[in-house]
Amino acid sequence: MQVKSFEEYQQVYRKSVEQPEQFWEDIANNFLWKKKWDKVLDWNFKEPRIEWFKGAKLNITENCLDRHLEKNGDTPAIIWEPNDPHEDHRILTYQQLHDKVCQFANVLKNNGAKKGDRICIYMPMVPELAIAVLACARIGAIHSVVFGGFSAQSIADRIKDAECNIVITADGSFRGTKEVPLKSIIDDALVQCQSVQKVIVLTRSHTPVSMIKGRDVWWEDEIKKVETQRNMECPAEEMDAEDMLFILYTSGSTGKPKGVVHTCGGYMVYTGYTFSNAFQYQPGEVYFCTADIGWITGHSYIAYGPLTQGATSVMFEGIPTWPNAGRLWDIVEKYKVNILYTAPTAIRSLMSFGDDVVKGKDFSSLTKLGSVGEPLNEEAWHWFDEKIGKGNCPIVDTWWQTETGGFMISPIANVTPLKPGYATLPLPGVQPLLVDENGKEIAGNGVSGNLCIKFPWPGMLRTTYGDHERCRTTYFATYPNLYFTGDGCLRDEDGYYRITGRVDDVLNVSGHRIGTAEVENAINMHSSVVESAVVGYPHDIKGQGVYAFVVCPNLHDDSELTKKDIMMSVSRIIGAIARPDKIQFVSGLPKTRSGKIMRRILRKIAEGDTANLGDTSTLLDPAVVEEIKAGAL
Ligand code: 6R9
Repeated sequence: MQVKSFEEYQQVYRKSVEQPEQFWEDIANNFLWKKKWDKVLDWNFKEPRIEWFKGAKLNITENCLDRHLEKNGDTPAIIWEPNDPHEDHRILTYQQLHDKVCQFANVLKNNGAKKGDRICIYMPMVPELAIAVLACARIGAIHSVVFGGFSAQSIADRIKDAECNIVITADGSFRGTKEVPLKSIIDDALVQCQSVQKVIVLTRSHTPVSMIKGRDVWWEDEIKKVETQRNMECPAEEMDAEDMLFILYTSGSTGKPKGVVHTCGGYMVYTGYTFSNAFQYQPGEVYFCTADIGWITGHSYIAYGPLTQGATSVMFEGIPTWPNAGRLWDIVEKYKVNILYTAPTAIRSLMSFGDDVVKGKDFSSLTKLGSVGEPLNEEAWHWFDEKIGKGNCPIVDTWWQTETGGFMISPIANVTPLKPGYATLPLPGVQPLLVDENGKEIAGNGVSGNLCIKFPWPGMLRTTYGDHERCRTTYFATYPNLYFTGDGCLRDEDGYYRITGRVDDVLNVSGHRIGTAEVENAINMHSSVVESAVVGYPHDIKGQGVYAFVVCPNLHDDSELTKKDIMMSVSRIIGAIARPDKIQFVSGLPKTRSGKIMRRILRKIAEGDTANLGDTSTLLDPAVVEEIKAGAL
């Protein structure tokens, strides 16, 4: 599945465009199927309807686990590094991971889980999180992992939307010096959720928790029950290639987060293929992805992709800056990591601590580096290259999205010539296209526009859970017959792609996608707020910061306290990741005569670029803008 030279890449790429079905069929033949497909692809972007490998039968966990046992049963699948560097690490071989997944799959069955059920997972970054995910897939239940930083309200919204009947959680989690009471947050969420019958609770932090009779059970007790049955086997449920594998919620420009749906066959082929090819993974290499399984990066490139390839993955529970800003480098040294895949925000944050934290660390094991989540700016690119890669490691800057399932535009390590700041070229099977506002293709090189994809790829989303129309309008209706990414993009003279950021009302804060509408809704729930508008502004470390303009007419003296109250509200309603960095109280928002907020102007003010506000002739009340400019933070 790996191309070995740039010439070969160009050949393979051409084939993947001219004969996409033949191309993907050849790739799919590298995986284990219980029955092969009747048809490789059936599609239209109008409805949309996308079906890959229709009629094929498989279970992704047989590809992640069983398939490796005979030859590589003793190969480490997961090396787990705890939050506290003094706590023991854990290693799970493929055989051990297989056995634990089967055991827990039996626990799920004992607790009433069946194929097609939706199961919410809200857990710390411990091996049991990967085990829970794979156990769901083993029995054909659809997992919906919710990142451990989301609030009770956000969890409740997600559980209700998917009508989950089981929740898997832990007593609490450790992140740096913080302890998050996961079970208690789940208890708050479940007050609103009638569909949940069972909560399975892993012991991690030994925080006291309240266990509800008949509903809550301990992970460890349930394992004991199946151990006494000596049950380390659990037959893998036979799944159709187009059966749902998981739902993952992500923010968009409007309304509540939507449940992006991925299916078994195409997602497996796509994540396995892209992992193997882009990182040129070789057996025996140690791979470390610093993401959380709560995000798509963790799903595709900690769990599924690497496991289908029999890779050894480091899984880290903590944060890069605790106990100090050398933590990631210590982990690289400790496990002799060969491939390090991280995010620009982490790189910039560690960069800001100066060279002392990298001095004396042993990076000699590293051969390949990767980045994901937001544009990797040139300064960070060079620092990563020089200080970490010692000028010897290709930087694989992977552009992709929750919706795309896997890498789309990305260098292939040691194959694609690199350019700092560029995601470079589309991987085989990916057909990007730039369009102008009217959807007209912008052909040629040295151009920029909105990034679309014109042909399906196996890892793409199939629907948004429970609301197919929303999937159509969000991704396939802006430009007919194209998948619209929401990103702006430049294609330079060499045909290289550089992603310039979102062109919709989605912020990217430390690599986390946050809808401005969601934050506004949360702010507006505060009792003294009349209305608000949220925009992004450039932030040295986070990439973007959250800037909120808030109308609060009856503000008393203590405006600082009100700011804190508003921040607290956002944390409670969404989660701390969406908390505004700046709040400016204003007497009104700049609006058009038809009542639309002119975000373009607010964005400029937030960026500090007030000299050139562009056309303000449609403003209802220009005086408001002067006031906002004067009070800008
Ligand atoms: C995988 C992931 C998707 C959005 C995407 C884009 C931004 C991701 C990027 C990048 C520039 C990269 N993005 N990778 N921008 N260069 N290498 O992050 O998924 O959380 O859904 O975010 O992130 O704006 O549209 P997700």
